[in-house]
Amino acid sequence: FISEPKTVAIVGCPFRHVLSPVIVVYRTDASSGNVLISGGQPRVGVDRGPIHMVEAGLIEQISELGWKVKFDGHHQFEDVNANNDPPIGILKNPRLVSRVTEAVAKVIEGHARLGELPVTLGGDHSLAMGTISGTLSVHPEACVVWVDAHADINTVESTDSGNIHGMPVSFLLGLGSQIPEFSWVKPILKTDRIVYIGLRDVDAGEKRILRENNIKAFSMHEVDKYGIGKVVEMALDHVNPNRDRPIHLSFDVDALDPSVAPSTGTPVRGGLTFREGHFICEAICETGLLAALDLMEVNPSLADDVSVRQTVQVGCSLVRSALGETLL
Ligand code: HAR
Ligand code: MN
Ligand code: MN
Ligand code: MN
Repeated sequence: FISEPKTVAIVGCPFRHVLSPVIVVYRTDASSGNVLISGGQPRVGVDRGPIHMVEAGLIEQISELGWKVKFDGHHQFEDVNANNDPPIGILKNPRLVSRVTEAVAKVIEGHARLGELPVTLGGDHSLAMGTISGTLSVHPEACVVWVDAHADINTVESTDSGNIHGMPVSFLLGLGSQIPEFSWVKPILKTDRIVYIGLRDVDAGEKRILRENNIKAFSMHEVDKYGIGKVVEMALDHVNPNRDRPIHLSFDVDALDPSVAPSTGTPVRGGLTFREGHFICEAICETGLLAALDLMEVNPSLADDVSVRQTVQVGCSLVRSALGETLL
């Protein structure tokens, strides 16, 4: 379906409702003219994970790999004042998250329809509600490889934190009770079209959901036991047995060990090594089926400069690997 890799569209989504439940503002980057979305916190620079990656040269790096690159920051996201966004149950910032993710879904859908490969830089993993909705609306047969320390599959009933970035998968699968504010999210993902790699911090309720719905997950235990090469092969055999489905790779940088990617909101020790993370990206690139990529949860506000630089560099290099850097 993707004839030859042509155009990558970079969609920067520096959006962190969890840590900064304030107001969404629009900022026009003076140098590029791109409109950026921000969580609205007073200190400039705290929410610039994706911008850091662009500033670190990601666009030039991808161009050097032979891709045509569109940096697509020109999308208006609707303002939601946090004061008008009270919790629904315990869900935090539900209207804000719903509107931003819906807007992101449309952006991704637009790029996918043009045959472009959208690369979304986050920002909060709730954004995957949008990115995966966008991918599946164009490629309904696509599968999802979700690389994360967390399963992000809490339902409205099971969530303890009310943080929606711990819930996007349940929304996409249509699990749990539905809330009208999220009615735009269609249950377009099937339980056998998603596979996890890297899990190690899964809530009890989430374990039950994974079990009851027969959702395939390769935790760090399986990575240790079989090695990453075998795990990726088994994961793809599960969601993509004939290697003919487009792949949406949703990579949460906290899948990596905190020693490799320290600058993220919810680090969990015992994660993927630098090479294991890159191997996943390379192996998916090798299939020739990559249709969309998310690189999420890079958060420069949470660490010292050295850690931020390290995490931003790793984020860039994961993206490059998924786009073919190290394949000879
Ligand atoms: N499971 C916990 C919750 O639902 C924490 C999950 C969120 N952290 C992430 N997502 N970074 O991958 O609140
Ligand atoms: Mn666009
Ligand atoms: Mn996540
Ligand atoms: Mn995570």
